[in-house]
Amino acid sequence: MRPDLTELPSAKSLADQILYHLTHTQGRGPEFATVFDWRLAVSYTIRDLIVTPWMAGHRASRDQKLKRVYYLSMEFLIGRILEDAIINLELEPQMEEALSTLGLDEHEILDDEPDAALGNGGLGRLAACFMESLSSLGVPAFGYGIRYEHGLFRQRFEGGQQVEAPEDWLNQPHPWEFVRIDYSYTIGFKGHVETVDGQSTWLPGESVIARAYDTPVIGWQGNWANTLRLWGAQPTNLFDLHRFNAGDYAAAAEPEALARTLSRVLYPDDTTDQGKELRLKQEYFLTSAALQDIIRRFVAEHGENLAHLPDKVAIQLNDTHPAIAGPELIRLLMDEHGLSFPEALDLSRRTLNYTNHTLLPEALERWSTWLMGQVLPRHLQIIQMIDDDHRASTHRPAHVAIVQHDEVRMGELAFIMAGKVNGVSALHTDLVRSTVFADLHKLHPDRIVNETNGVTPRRWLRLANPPLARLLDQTIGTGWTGDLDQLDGLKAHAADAAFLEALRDAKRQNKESLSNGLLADLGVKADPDALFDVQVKRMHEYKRQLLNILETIALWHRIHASPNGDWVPRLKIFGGKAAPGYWIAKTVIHLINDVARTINDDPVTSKYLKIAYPPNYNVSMAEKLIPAADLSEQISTAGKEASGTGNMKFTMNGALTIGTLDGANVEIRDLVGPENFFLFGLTAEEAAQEKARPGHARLAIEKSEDMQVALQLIAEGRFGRPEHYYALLDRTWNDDPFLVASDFDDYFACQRRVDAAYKDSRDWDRMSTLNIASSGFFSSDRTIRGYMKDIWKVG
Ligand code: 26V
Repeated sequence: MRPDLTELPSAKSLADQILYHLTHTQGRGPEFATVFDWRLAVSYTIRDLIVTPWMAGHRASRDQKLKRVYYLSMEFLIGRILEDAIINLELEPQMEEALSTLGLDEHEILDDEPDAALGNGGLGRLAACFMESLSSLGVPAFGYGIRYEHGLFRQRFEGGQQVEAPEDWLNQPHPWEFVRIDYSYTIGFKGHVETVDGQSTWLPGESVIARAYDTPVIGWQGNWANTLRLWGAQPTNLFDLHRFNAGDYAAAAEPEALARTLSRVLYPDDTTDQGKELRLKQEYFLTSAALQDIIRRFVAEHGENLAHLPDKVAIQLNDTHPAIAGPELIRLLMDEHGLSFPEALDLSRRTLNYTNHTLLPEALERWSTWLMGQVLPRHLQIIQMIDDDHRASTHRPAHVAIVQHDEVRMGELAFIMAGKVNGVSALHTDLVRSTVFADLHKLHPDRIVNETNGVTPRRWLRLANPPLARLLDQTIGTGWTGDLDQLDGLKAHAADAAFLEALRDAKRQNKESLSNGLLADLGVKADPDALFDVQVKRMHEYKRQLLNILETIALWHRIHASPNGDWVPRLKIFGGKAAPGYWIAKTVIHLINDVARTINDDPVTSKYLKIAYPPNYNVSMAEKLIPAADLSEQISTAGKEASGTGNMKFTMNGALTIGTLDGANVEIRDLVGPENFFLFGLTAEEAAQEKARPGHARLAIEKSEDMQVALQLIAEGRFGRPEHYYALLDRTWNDDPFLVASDFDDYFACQRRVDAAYKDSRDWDRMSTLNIASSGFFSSDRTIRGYMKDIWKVG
């Protein structure tokens, strides 16, 4: 009855535990159980096995007084938990057997789990990979986030257009979390500040309770588990009994409704700072709850002397979203623990660090001083003090300031309050130094460091790609899962015909399963021998899905012109959501769907060209698409994609990349070798110059017949009502801020080189092997080791 990981449970004991939980936790007999009941029983069985190392890790950290890492993030894009946990516990064979003896279909059970979609894209998924790597490396750590009742919206298409529906993963019991009613903190908002004899006290006008919900995150081989602690908002008093008794039920429930709104939804807009009071409140809610929890734990373990805080606590701010941590930590240390401002400032700076994930000006957070003063009056005062201190201590130029033009700049605040600031790829870090933070970098030349992103090979290889994982196990042994550099051993097999054959076979299996899914779900009939060309990521102008679909149209037109040509069959796969208010991104979605409808039904071209755009791209869909890809599209305007992490997942899974010199593509190309990477496009420097050239778009289009044709076909209405696209066409001709036109011909030509390379399947497989073999660097284990050494000083 009491599972212990010192010995892996047998299939028999797993089956017994599943039946036990079905009966005693779910309260159902096997004859009445639904797939959901079984999934919960299986989840509880696995959860039991995680609790032992989880508690042992907590005890060890506390008893040995270890330094802990705290990762504060508004987003954790976890995906499904059950299969990942089974894999990390190395229980797949036993579980498979257990489920089959119970007469259950394993896939059906695993697929029943909703994704935990508490994030928008790259930034949130990175946080999830980091949590897994921290546990795999046995680093004592907590992730702190918000327990959104509704994760990222669900996407469907109506008439080719995106329609959003709320996501409701918590509508059903969530078996992975433990609610901790004893770890609750009061979070204040608004009100005013009273100062008596130099001692300031904030008297908030509103408050809510932050309640902790803990999810264990098990590491590879089940030796260590850390905690993802998500905060849910609760009202300070449940309802107004007087109003209730007077029959005014709606008014009576107001305080509850107000509080719950705080953790109700994830903001779906990752481009624009919407300036919403609720967003600021969410950010403060997460940050204050986390810092109160961190200080409570520190005091419990190390006593009241907070001078040692930086020796025991390293806090990482995932972008500026929790950047209010600077002033909040100072407030707690000063106003609640009696430290002086200089002491509090110094300790905070030695504890906090900040990761920048974007250079796009519209994504850099700014709050009006008016709103900040309304919602967080004490924090606005402290921000002023931080700014004054920085001005006095650095003799900085006048235009460098946290507060400027009645706005609080969260990037500057985060930078000034951080011990270390990091970018997420080599190129991006250079650009952080030379652009957004150039002035601050001059003042603090040692502060900015690079930590190139990574992804966990457990989820993105072992879980997502069983055929390839099996082949790797047979070829180089199983050690790669915990030490991805061992993939280098594949280089010795790049000329081995039997290995290349097996690699092709593994990819083929993934392509067949995907084709079956696409046929069933979308009615798109895909030929598994076609080149699977995949672009999956958030829909953004700078990511240039438009470039991809225009190239598709031009290619279609060329195939039409010579239908008996030697064309390489291609399936273009798109996946991704647009922020609900982002019209350009939404127009591009509409265009892709319109083009797909026309092209897929074209009897002349359909054996050469098809488009599939499955709706509602999420982590689980990525796990199916990426292993089936031959070609990975990483085609952002150079200088705009901070890193990318999808690009790494594709490389690891043997896709070749067509891409620009942007983000981590630069490092991917260096590692796999330029001859095994399809490079096109302007460099970041050239792109900046091109943008400054008046009329760059029109000049480029006038030179490109293929692009003219593509734009013309849209304008003529070949794919649907042209008026849907007039604004997009106008923008492309006259503005084209992301240089689709300037890069078009080079991209088109590069795609034809891809075609040529794909025809030589043996050589393609060799290149694919070298891509996989060189991808060890992109394990998030390597990234975490970098943070440990350069930033957190742990381990
Ligand atoms: C901004 C906002 C503004 C307010 C509403 C909600 C929201 C959510 C997210 C953001 C910023 C998103 C920045 C981001 O996701 N950056 C991506 O980070 C990845 C991990 O480092 C990186 O691989 C991608 O290149 C980068 O675009």
